[in-house]
Parts: sequence; structure tokens; C-alpha cells
Amino acid sequence: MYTRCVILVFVSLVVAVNAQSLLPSFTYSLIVSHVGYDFLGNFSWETADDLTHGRVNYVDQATALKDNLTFVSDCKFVMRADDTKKVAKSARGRDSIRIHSLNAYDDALFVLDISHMPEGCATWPAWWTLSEKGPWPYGGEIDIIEGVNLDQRNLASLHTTPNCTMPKVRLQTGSTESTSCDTSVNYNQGCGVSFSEQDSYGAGFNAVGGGFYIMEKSSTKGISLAASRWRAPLDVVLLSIPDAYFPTNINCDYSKHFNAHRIVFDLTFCGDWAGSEAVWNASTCAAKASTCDSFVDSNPDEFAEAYWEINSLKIYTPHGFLR
Ligand SMILES: *[C@@H]1O[C@H](CO)[C@@H](O)[C@H](O)[C@H]1NC(C)=O
Ligand SMILES: *[C@@H]1O[C@H](CO)[C@@H](O)[C@H](O)[C@H]1NC(C)=O
Ligand SMILES: *[C@@H]1O[C@H](CO)[C@@H](O)[C@H](O)[C@H]1NC(C)=O
Ligand SMILES: CC(=O)N[C@H]1CO[C@H](CO)[C@@H](O)[C@@H]1O
Repeated sequence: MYTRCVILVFVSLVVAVNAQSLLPSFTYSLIVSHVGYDFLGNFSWETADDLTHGRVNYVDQATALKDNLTFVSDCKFVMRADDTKKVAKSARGRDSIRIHSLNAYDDALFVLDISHMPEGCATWPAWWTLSEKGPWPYGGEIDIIEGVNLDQRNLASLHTTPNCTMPKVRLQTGSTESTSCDTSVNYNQGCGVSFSEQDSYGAGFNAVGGGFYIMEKSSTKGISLAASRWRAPLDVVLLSIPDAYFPTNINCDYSKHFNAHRIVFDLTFCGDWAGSEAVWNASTCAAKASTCDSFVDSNPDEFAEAYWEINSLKIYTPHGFLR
């Protein structure tokens, strides 16, 4: 039976320039709309080792479809971790998914509508964008959704070449965690902003049925991010103060640090962040296993909620063309 997808479509997003609003300053036009099957043809499934040392085995598209780690319908695109098998000590890790878009985007507004994001101990999911040209960190990295283990708040960050710093206080509702975006500072911590809402991430976000995540990448204004758990109309979200704002100015000139980006989704386990001894031990997850890796290996059933469920990914550009 064919069911029409319930999706909000903004063919042309016309928002007046407003000094109080950081997000919109153009008339944006929808140029790309990914729903259901579109993801299969427009993204590439990556299988390389995780550079953040995660206990993960990224599988190719055919394997993912065969094992139902990727599930597609007219209205849904699901990417999950395997939650059926134990992982052998000698194996690379738990089966999971990492994909990147075939297209790359300069100035654009990205609107992700999700019903569920991966949650649970050992998980480290991310929705982010990365310079197509690189090599990293040239051209920059923008982490839009990111967190680990049982986190309740989203952490958005930029990672760049040297000479990119952010003011501690700026027009955003989130709190500044670190101000240097330079990857060579603080062991590549990046400049991070923790979202103010509890439930902007993980189990709480899923409990309310998910919502929108929006990122504006603008060479004239910089980078703005917003989350909306209640599916408020998009123009309301866009006219509100963003959760995280990374301005372009003399301390971080956008044109020197960012170029066209691909879109990436991934779900790794443990590794440099979720699995670091200090982070794992500090989390209540440590009561379940002495190390993150051993937790991943022995508890497949704990990964039942480790999945992305995407309703749509829409991309708008200021002038209505790709590049
Ligand atoms: C595959 O995954 C989808 C989405 O989670 C689920 O609805 C479906 O029942 C699964 N199919 C099988 C054969 O397990
Ligand atoms: C960073 O700025 C300093 C001081 O202006 C300059 O000397 C240096 O070359 C810059 N580094 C890069 C990588 O742009
Ligand atoms: C973390 O916990 C493990 C097991 O309880 C312990 O062996 C290790 O020393 C702890 N590490 C840190 C950094 O707290
Ligand atoms: C933006 C983009 O690349 N869209 C393509 C997605 O995949 C379908 C077919 O798989 C193409 O027709 C689109 O052009």
C-alpha cells in the first residue's frame, strides 16, 4: 500500500531580512530533497577504518541492505547498528553505517527532519559536513549533531586550520564550551557549543518524536545551527536566536577556513570520545561493563535504539542552484 509521506515542503523559503535573526538573510530555494530511496543513489557508503578509533565495522551498501542495517521505504530512511550478534575480539567492531553525500555544497541551508537518532551506552553518532576538497582540516568540518553515551544535550563544533577563534559570548542560546576551532589546539577539541535544551540529543529527543535540525552555512554570516524538537514551523525556528552561532569576522574569516562541504552521517562506538576511560568511567554506562569496547562486544541487545530514522533531508541555496 502506498502511503503519502507526511513531509513539510518549503518550495521557496522567503524570509525577510531581520536584524534580530541570524539565520535567514536571503530568499532560499529548495534545490535538493532526499526522502526514502533518494538516499541510496545520492550517498556513498564508506567502509574504511574509523579514524577516531571506534569499535566499529562500517559495511557497504549491499551488506547494509541485506542485513537490514539500512532500511528504505517511500517515506523513511533508516541506518542502524547491528543489534543481533556478539562481536569477536579479533573483529574490527560492531557493524554500522557511515555515508557521505555525492554532492558538495557552498552556501546552503540544510534541514534534517528525523524521528529518531542513535542513543545508548557506547554510541557516538554524528551528523556533520566536511570539505570535499580537503585534505582535513583544510576547508573545515562542521559537526551539527554530536554526542556520546547517555548525553542529553547536543554539542555542535567547528574544526578548522589555525587562526579561527570564536568569541565566548555571542548571539546564541547554547553555551560556549571552547573557543579555538583550530584542530592543533587542545587535542582537536574544536570550538564547541552545548545546546541549552535538555533532550536536544539522544533518548530525550527520541522520546518526543524527534524534530528538525537546521544548519546554515553562509560565507557572509558564518555558520548557524538550530534544533527544534517540537516541529515548530520552519520559519519560526529560522527567525529565532540560533542554538549555536559561529560568526565570520577577523578572528575567523569564513572564506579562509571553509569551502564546499559534503554531508556525512555516521554511528561509531567507543573510540577517542565515547570510549575514552575518563568519559566511559564518568558515565553510568560504566556500571554495565568495565570498558566501552567489552560492552560493545558482549551486548548486542543494548543496541536496539542505536539507529537514525530520517524523514527527509532538504537543502536550500540562496540563489537556487547547486554550485
Ligand atoms: C528492517 O528494519 C525496519 C526499520 O527498522 C523494520 O521496520 C523492519 O521490520 C525490518 N525488517 C526485518 C526483516 O527485520
Ligand atoms: C595565523 O596568523 C598569524 C598572525 O597573523 C600568521 O602569522 C600565521 O601565518 C597565520 N597562520 C595561518 C595558518 O594562516
Ligand atoms: C576506569 O575504570 C577502570 C575499571 O574500573 C579502571 O581500571 C581505570 O583505571 C579507570 N580509568 C580512569 C581514567 O578512571
Ligand atoms: C542531488 C542529486 O544528486 N540528486 C540525485 C539523487 O539520485 C537520483 C537517482 O538516484 C538522481 O536522479 C538525482 O539527480
